[in-house]
Amino acid sequence: MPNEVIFPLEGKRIWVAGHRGMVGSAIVRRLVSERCEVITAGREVVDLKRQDQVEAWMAREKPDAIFLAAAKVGGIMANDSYPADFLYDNLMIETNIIQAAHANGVAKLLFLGSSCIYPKFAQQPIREDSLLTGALEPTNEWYAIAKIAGIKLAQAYRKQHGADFISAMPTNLYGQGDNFDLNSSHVMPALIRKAHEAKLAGADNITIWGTGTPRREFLNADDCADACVFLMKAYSGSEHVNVGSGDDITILELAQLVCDVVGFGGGVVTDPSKPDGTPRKLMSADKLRGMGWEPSIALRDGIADAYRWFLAAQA
Ligand code: GFB
Repeated sequence: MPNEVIFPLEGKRIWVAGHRGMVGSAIVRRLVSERCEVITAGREVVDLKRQDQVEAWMAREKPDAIFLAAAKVGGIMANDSYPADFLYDNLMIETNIIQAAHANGVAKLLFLGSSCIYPKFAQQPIREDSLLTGALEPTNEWYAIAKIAGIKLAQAYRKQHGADFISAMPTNLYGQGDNFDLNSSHVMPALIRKAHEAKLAGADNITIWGTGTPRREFLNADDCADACVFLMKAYSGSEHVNVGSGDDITILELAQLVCDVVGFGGGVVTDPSKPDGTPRKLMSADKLRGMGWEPSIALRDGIADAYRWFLAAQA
C-alpha cells in the first residue's frame, strides 16, 4: 500500500532551487501535474552562495515548500580536481537555504544528496543506516562531506525546531539536461558523446576511463523527480531515503549498451591511468519501495531519450 499523502502540494507555492540543473528541471516538469505554483530564481536573481541574498529572496517570496536541488555537481574528474569548490559551494548553498527556510517558516523542505555519502566499502546493497560507518571514497569525499552536512542540517532543524525537513539520496543520475562536457561530466553523458562522435568519425573504438570494472547504479532524472515529489507528499522522517533503481552494471557493460543505443559498432578500450573511483555503490531500494514507489524508466529507454535530447541540443 503506498504511503498516504500527508503534505498535498495543490495550491502551494513551491520553490525548486536549482531549476536549471538536470534534476531541478525534471522536478519542475513533474510538478506541472500537481496544480501547485512553482517559483524559481536564476543565478542573476539570487546567488545561493550569498546568505544575505538568500535571506532577502526567501523573506520576499515566502515559499510553502522547497526542493533543494541546487548544487555544484560533476563527475569523478571534476570532483577530484576542484575539491574546494565542491566542498565550499555545496556547504554554502545548503546552509543558506536550510537556515532561511527555517527562519521564514517554510512548512516542508526536501534536500537532495548523493550515493557518494556512503563509505567506499559499504556492504552492498547499501542501506540508509550505513551512513558514517566507514571511510569515504577519496575522489569525491569533499562533495560527500558537504552532502552529509546537508543531511545533518535537515535532521538538526527537525530535532531542535520540529522542522519537517527531509533528505533524499539519489544514485548516479542521467537524462535530459545533463552536462555533456567530457572533462566535467558524469560517465553516462560522456559515453553518449564519445559513442556519437566515434560514429560520426567512423572511428574503430571509444576509450573509457579506468578499468571498466566498477559497478554503478543508474536512475533517470525524471524517475528521480517523481520519487522526490512522492517523498515530499508522503514522507516525514529524520532518516534520509535512498532513491535508486535497485540494479547496477559494470562501466564496460554500460559502454557497450550506450554504443548499441547510439549505433556505434566499434570497440571499447579502457584507460587504466584514469581513476575508477569507488568499486561499487548499489543502494538498497527497500525503504522507498516499502513506501510504494518504483522507477518506471528502463535503462535502455532512458539512454535513448538522453541521446535524443543530446542530438536536439546540438542542432
Ligand atoms: O560518473 P562518474 O564520473 O562518477 O564515473 P562516480 C563513474 C565511473 O565511470 C568511474 C568511469 O569508474 C569512471 O572512471 N568512466 C569511464 C568515466 N569513462 C568515463 C568518462 O568518459 N567520463 C567519466 N566521468 N567517467 C561521482 C562522484 O562518482 O558520482 C560525485 O564523483 C557524485 O560526487 C556522482 O556522487 C553521482 O560514480 O565515480
